[in-house]
Amino acid sequence: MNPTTRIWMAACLLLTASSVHATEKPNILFLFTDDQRPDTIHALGNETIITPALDSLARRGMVFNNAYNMGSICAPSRNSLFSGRSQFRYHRYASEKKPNIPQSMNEAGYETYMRCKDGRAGALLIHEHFQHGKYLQHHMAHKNGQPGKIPVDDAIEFLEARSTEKPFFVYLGFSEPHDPRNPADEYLDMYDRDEIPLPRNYMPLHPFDAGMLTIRDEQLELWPRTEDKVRRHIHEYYGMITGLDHHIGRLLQKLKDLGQYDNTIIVFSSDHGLAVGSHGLIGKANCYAHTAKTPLIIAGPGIPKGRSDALVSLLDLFPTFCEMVGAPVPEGLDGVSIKPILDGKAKKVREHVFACYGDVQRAVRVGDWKLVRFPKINKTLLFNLKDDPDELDNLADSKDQAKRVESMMALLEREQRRLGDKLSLTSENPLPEEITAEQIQKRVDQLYENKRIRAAKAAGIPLEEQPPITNTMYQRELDKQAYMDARKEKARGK
Ligand SMILES: [Ca+2]
Repeated sequence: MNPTTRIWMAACLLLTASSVHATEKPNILFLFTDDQRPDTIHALGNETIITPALDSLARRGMVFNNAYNMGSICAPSRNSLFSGRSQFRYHRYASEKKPNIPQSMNEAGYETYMRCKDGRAGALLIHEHFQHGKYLQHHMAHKNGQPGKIPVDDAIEFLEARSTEKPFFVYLGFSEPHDPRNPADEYLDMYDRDEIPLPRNYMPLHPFDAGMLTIRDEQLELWPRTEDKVRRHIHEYYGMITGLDHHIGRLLQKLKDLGQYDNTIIVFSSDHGLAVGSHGLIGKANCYAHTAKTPLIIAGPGIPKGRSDALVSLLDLFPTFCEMVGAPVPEGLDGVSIKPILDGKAKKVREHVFACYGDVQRAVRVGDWKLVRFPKINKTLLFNLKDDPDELDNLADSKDQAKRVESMMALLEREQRRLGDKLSLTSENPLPEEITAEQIQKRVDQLYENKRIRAAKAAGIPLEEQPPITNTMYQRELDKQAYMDARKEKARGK
């Protein structure tokens, strides 16, 4: 063999190796929405909501019915997801050092791409490792009434222009259906507001105060939360999700047009859910199922169709991604890969799952049982989710369940230690748990009054010269609603 032939053959072998490499490894499209409840996909049993694109994913792949987030706030949920480590192991942002998802994907030979909501709400330091990374401006994304359009347009441009030599890992961190929720009328008009059912666990007021009733999102609605008000929130929330679904559908169609759909594993999830009227709450400051759980669908080559009741944490996605692409699972991750479930080799990969919110709630689930602890008021809830999926019947004070409560509290403490969580589950001076709608309103008014006092001090002027704060959360929400009503009236007049 002459040298030229040898070089030519070597080049051929290399080329073959690289094309085999590219075709063997699936692309990964990771769609991650913001504040989307697990029960907001039509194909999974919500008769009201319209989500054809997500339905197609749910029918194509594996649906996880019990996926939990790790801290129902944007930043903790995303930082734990991308670092694979509990939020108690770092201050606000997980370190840029390994391990993290983009570096593992880069090293596995993937072209990594990210479009994500405002960095402060995400894994700011880790995002730097994406080869193509850009943030969405939160408010821009909400301005046009087309949820998800901007990142989907960007991703389509990227997919059309790229060489297919390497597989891709595309992460789209949408900033919807997070408020402010102002979907275009074309999405709102798909629903009759009066026909939207209230959640089975709708309440006008949360039955007790555990220190979370005036946290940001709760201020989006006044107290008590009447049926009409809650229906309006749900209507706008569903409109956002339907709009988002429309643009996700465009992206899925583009993958098909480019011949990439069959070789792309699509992972759909959200950073956490939202109350939107359940349990008398509007926001995400809680550990109930509507908020602590998140939708999770994995669909694509090699993934069987089906539903899994296995307990899953968003912490489990990093090791799962690694195993999907044949990368080593880094040492020291707090989650566990769910690939054995996807491969049909296991029914479950964990016995229990932990959830938390700030310093006001901790929860643990084992099988069908879930315990929620409110340390500021020394209160415990216990639910049997098999009989009571809506979490309405607290069994914690039942004598029959005393042993279970004791063992689950001990498990919760062990999980706290394992995950580096130092919060004490008991307060020496617990706060009173009874509260009325008027008292909550007064407390919010006082928060704004304190803000006014601080502003006067900072400006060095007497308090009476400092104007009252009118730009409150609920006033902004009311202004937005008035704007949307006016838009609707204008459209009707045309
Ligand atoms: Ca969020």
